[in-house]
Amino acid sequence: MKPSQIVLVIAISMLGSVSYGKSQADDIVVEDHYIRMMPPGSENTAAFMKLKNKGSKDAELVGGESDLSASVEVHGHRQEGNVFKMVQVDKIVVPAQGEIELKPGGFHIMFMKLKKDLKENQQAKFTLVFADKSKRDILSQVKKISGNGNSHHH
Ligand SMILES: [Cu+2]
Repeated sequence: MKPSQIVLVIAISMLGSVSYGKSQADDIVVEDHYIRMMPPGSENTAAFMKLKNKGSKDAELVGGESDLSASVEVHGHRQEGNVFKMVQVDKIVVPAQGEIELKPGGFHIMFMKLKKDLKENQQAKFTLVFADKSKRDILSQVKKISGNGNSHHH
């Protein structure tokens, strides 16, 4: 074997081990993410996005991390009578080969107890945490949402 062939063999075997140890975060594609602009003095805000799972197993989004707020929670909505109330959920399942949209009135990432006001168009970072402890950093942007909050535009 020539030295160049040995290098090639090592490179291929390393690629193999990378895909073998694939994490949930590696399978997830994050699109159209943004953080909701809130009036000054607001205690909490939320982030929305599309999550696509390119993997062959379900991925479970179980939490988040950020310097923006004291804590980050995964939230959904639950109907109580005629009202939908937001509630903390254990996880958001992103089905294998499927996608899920986090949007106003539905699932979202919740920033609890903001440390300071966010400005419109400000860049802000947060991290998604999955059930296997894998993480995905997102550099997002603060955007105004028009109307009653149950719809948004790009
Ligand atoms: Cu919430």
